[in-house]
Formats: sequence, structure tokens, C-alpha cells
Amino acid sequence: MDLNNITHSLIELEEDKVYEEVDKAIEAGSSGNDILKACQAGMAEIGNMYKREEAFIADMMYAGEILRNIMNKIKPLLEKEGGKREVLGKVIIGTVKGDIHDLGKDVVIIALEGNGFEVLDLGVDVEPEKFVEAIRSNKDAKVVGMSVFLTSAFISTSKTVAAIKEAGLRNNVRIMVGGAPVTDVVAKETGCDYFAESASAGVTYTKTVYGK
Ligand code: B12
Repeated sequence: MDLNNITHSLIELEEDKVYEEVDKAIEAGSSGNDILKACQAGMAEIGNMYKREEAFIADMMYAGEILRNIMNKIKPLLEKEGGKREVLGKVIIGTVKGDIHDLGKDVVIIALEGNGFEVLDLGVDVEPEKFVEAIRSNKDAKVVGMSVFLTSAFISTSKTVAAIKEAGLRNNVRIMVGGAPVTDVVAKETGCDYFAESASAGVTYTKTVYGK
């Protein structure tokens, strides 16, 4: 099924139309992942429009609310697509200090949980110390995920990794980082182990760390 209508109506912020299109796609048997991809394309374009000063921050906010509702609609599909039900391991996740974007992180949480991982969500604007404390009190968590959407918050990622090192906990965990502006180079320079370009890349990496 052609999911361009979802992307298009999201860009146009036609809220009712976009829900209608999502419902149609679900009924036609589209996968949760494909519906999500169509939404991500729309969100990226809204971000570009904001950058070109063709959209306001209020538009990004509205699009974010629409996406949150769509995520609630497709959550059962995404979970079912994950398959596994037994608990495979624990992951600590949060959006770094100075950054409040949480939609990307929340998609990752749905995907991890759907694939059998327990997730400790630290929320947004997370201080480095909070990551450290969570690692210290959850010795069974072998993976930490950091989300960052602002280039100005890359420094928080570096600081968080440094704080984990300073606390003597760096060897206890593998750290993955993701978010729209993140690249392999950013992951390396901030001291993370892995750049996850998508939720499913994050799931694959986590499975590898846990030997699953
Ligand atoms: C919606 C949105 C907002 C909403 C956020 C709502 C929310 N609850 O999250 C609001 C309106 C609050 C917002 C605010 C701002 N935003 Co904003 N926002 C966006 C927008 C349009 C979409 C982001 C989004 O939710 N995408 C959808 C999801 C699902 O994201 P995704 O990237 O596809 O996620 C996948 C991967 O990235 C990956 N992933 C993400 N995190 C992680 C973590 C791990 C561990 C793993 C494994 C994987 C992973 O997996 C996800 C699922 O597959 C982006 C544009 C863009 N290109 O992303 C701008 C964007 C990120 N924002 C931007 C800016 C500038 C801002 C503001 C500074 C604007 C302002 N002047 O105030 C503020 C910052 C506020 C703050 N302190 O954080 C810029 C950042 C530029 C930069 N490079 O620094 C962008 C890129 C827009 C642009 N092109 O200019 N924003």
C-alpha cells in the first residue's frame, strides 16, 4: 500500500486526515514499521521547513503531538512485530541534558520492549549523574542508550560518557547513541560505542551485546 498520503498529510498538519490514513493503512495490513517510516519522512520534512523558516516551532510541536497519537495507535503492531516475550536483558535510556526531544527515544523503547528487553526510561534533559546513578543501581543493565537531537547537546553526551568513566562504570556497559543529527563520527567523538540510526538498529545492537 502507498503510504505517501500519511507523510503528506502529516507535513500539511491535517490531523484528522493523517489518522484516517493511518487507520486505512492498518486495515490494509501495513506493518507498524512502514507506517512509522512514513511518519518519520514527514517529521524530517517539517524539521527542514522549520530550518528554512517555512514552519514555526508551534508546527513542530503540533506534528510531535500528532506523531505521539499515531505511536499509540501503532504500538500494538510494533510490539507484535517484535515477537519475543521472555525478558532478554535490561537497557537504560534517556535524552541527554539540554535536550527535550523524546519521540525518537520513545519509539526505541517500544521497539526494545517489543523485542523482550526491560527498559529503564530516565526521561528527557537527563543530567549525567542520573545516568551514572542508574548504571550503579542496575548492575544487570549492560546497555545504555542516549538520545540527542540538538547538535548543541552533543557536549552533554560527551559529559555523560566522561561521568560514567569517572565513576568507574564504563566497562560495565556498552553505550549506543541516536537521534536525527547523530552520525558514526559523533558517536566516536562523544565516546559512545555505537551509532544507532534507527530503533531497529538499536535493537539489533542490544541483542548482540546480550549475545541473543
Ligand atoms: C518534533 C520536533 C520538536 C518538538 C519535540 C517534541 C517531542 N516531544 O519530542 C519540539 C517542538 C518540542 C522541538 C523543540 C526544539 N527543536 Co526540534 N525538532 C522536531 C523534529 C521536527 C522531529 C523530531 C522527531 O520527533 N522525529 C521523529 C522521531 C521518531 O525521530 P527519528 O529521528 O526518526 O528517531 C529515530 C532515530 O533517530 C533513532 N533514535 C533516536 N534516538 C535514539 C536513541 C537511541 C538509544 C537509539 C538506539 C536510537 C535513537 O531511532 C528513532 C526511531 O527509529 C526535528 C526534525 C528532525 N529532522 O528530526 C526537529 C529538530 C530536531 N529540532 C530542532 C531545533 C533547533 C529545536 C529547538 C532548539 C527549536 C527552538 N528554537 O526552540 C527546540 C529545542 C528544545 C530542546 N531543548 O530540546 C532542530 C535541531 C537542529 C540541530 N541539528 O541541532 C531539528 C533537526 C529541526 C531543524 N532541521 O532545524 N522540536
